[in-house]
Amino acid sequence: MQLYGKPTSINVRKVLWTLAELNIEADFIPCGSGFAPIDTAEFRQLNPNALVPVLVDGDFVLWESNSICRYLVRKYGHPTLSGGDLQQMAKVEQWMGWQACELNPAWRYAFMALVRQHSAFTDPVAITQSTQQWQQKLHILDNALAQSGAYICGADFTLADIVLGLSLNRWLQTPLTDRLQLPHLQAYQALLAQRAAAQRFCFNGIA
Ligand SMILES: N[C@@H](CCC(=O)N[C@@H](CS)C(=O)NCC(=O)O)C(=O)O
Repeated sequence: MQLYGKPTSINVRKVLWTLAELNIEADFIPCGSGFAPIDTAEFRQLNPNALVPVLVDGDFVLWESNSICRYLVRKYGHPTLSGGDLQQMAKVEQWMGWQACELNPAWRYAFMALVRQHSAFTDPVAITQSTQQWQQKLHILDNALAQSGAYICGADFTLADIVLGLSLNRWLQTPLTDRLQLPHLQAYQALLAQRAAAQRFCFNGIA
């Protein structure tokens, strides 16, 4: 298998972390901004969106990070990573969908401004709005962790913790002036940081 991507990408790191939890190796092909170009006709044959990650498994090509993680777990098998029973699987899917569709759009402006320092993201009002929306979403996560007690779906570590752990790391690494105190997120970070794969691909100093 080959994994196309850049080690700084939160979406690529989801896949790298999943591979590590499964003890599976893939050839890593560095590409994306700062690495080999992906806005090329050749790369668009792999992913017409010109985005990473992309997994190539023989003749099979797959993009979208969450789909790649689920594919890997189903292909190699794991009793709990994608959820044990029907309802737990649904909860894992729920949090993965929430991270992609609700949480990610909230942080984008603030992150691009404060971490990437991108010239197109300099409006202070938009930075404040994005920060507030981001932290409102994290408040939801903090409350959910208060209920779940350990990992987001209960006693077992799942794919949902991989995508949420990377999101949590992004928030912690972003220099916010008005960071909310969210105690359950702090405990969650400490729990996830016990995993060797989390140290390599999540809490590794990269936002
Ligand atoms: N929904 C996609 C988003 C992928 C995405 O936005 N990838 C970014 C990196 S995080 C990218 O490829 N950016 C273009 C580049 O780096 O050149 C997924 O989850 O895989």
